[in-house]
Amino acid sequence: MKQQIKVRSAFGHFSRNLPRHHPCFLKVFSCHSCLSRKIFFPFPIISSSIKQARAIHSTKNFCLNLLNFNSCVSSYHQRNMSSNRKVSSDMNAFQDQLNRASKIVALTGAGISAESGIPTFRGADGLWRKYKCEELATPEAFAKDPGLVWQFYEYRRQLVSSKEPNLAHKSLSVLEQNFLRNSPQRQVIVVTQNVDELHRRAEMKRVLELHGSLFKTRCTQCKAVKTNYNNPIVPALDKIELDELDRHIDPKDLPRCEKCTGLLRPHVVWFGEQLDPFVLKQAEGLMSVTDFLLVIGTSSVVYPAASLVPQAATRGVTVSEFNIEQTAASEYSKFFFKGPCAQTLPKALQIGETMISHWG
Ligand code: BJW
Ligand code: ZN
Repeated sequence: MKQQIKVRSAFGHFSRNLPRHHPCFLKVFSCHSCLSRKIFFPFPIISSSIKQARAIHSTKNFCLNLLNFNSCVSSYHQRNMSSNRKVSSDMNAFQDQLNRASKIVALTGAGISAESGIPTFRGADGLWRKYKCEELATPEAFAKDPGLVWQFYEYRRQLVSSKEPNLAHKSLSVLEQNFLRNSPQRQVIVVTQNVDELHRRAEMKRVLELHGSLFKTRCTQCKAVKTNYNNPIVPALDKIELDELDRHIDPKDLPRCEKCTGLLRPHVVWFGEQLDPFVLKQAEGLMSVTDFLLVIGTSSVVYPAASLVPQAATRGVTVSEFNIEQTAASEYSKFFFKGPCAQTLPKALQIGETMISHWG
């Protein structure tokens, strides 16, 4: 669906038809020309000065139509983004609003699993500090060296299998259970970027996985998707060490399709790949109906997941963030609870450890 956008720029006013969730679309930066914070097309305005913009500029997924378009979008001002907007960490005020909400969405990222012992992508313990994501989580990397990419994924499958959901995962499940039992008109749904399945293992029922799962494979030939919890997935990938992902593996010993013998790949979304359109549509649908958005443990830099927060925020939805540090989503947040989310989230949701142990 295309949407007409009114654009204000140093060169005058324009109207432009763009797909509503074009990847170049919802990005908030300080305007290079007028210095106010607006939603921008990310180039070329900001490429010279903002670190994040440089990262964006260097990706190949930008819109060629917009390359010479020095502009900012005026029709998408955040309603609650005035310069004197205060971010609160008032637990009572948060709980008051939570208690009045009926369609709660929790958008989660790697930080929610950090206290389970699973490294994040970009943090100090970031998994990709040693291995560049462009080297390992791209279709090009897999085409070049499927054995290397499979070692990386098998290492992570084995790591995740040895870890347990933490109090943050569990408190969301307890909230869901409480609603099902006591207030069935209220719902909580997790939209996760994580591929570790820890929300499901915490017995959360409503989970939307944006980036797939480490425990699913997809055939590169017949495209069949299969759940696979084998450990190791094939004998050639047994006992992988992260320090030495250089085992030579004959391609015939890599995971193969039972039906057509085609090479299997992890059923995850790599850079440059589209998210499952059905899944993305569901996530966007949730953003258009939620009345309370929790943003937990994500840096909010990876698109299109990162555009979900502004989609909800521009409707005036209360955004509450749980993170150990400020992120790209923080400027949308009404509430910010700083700290490890396995501590802050159960407290905010008023889910005590006894409730968690009784339930699970
Ligand atoms: C704690 C904590 C504690 C720690 N408690 N908190 C628009 C503009 C610019 C670029 C693009 C754009 N649209 C698309 C792009 C390109 C690209 C992209 O976004 N690049 C950016 C990096 C700039 N996106 C894509 O390529 C996407 N595809 C796409 O859009 O296709 C459409 C298209 C295709 C072709 C042409 C045109 C359009 C696909 C993105 C797929 C991302 N895949 C990965 C890998 C998945 C598989 C795997 O796991 O191996 O998904 S990348 C990686 O990042 C992974 C994560 O799900 C994702 C998000 O990371 P997350 O979860 O936020 O983790 P971190 O580490 O970044 O943050 C952790 C946070 O936790 C931090 O904030 C900590 O502070 C916090 N924390 N401990 C609370 N205890
Ligand atoms: Zn097949």
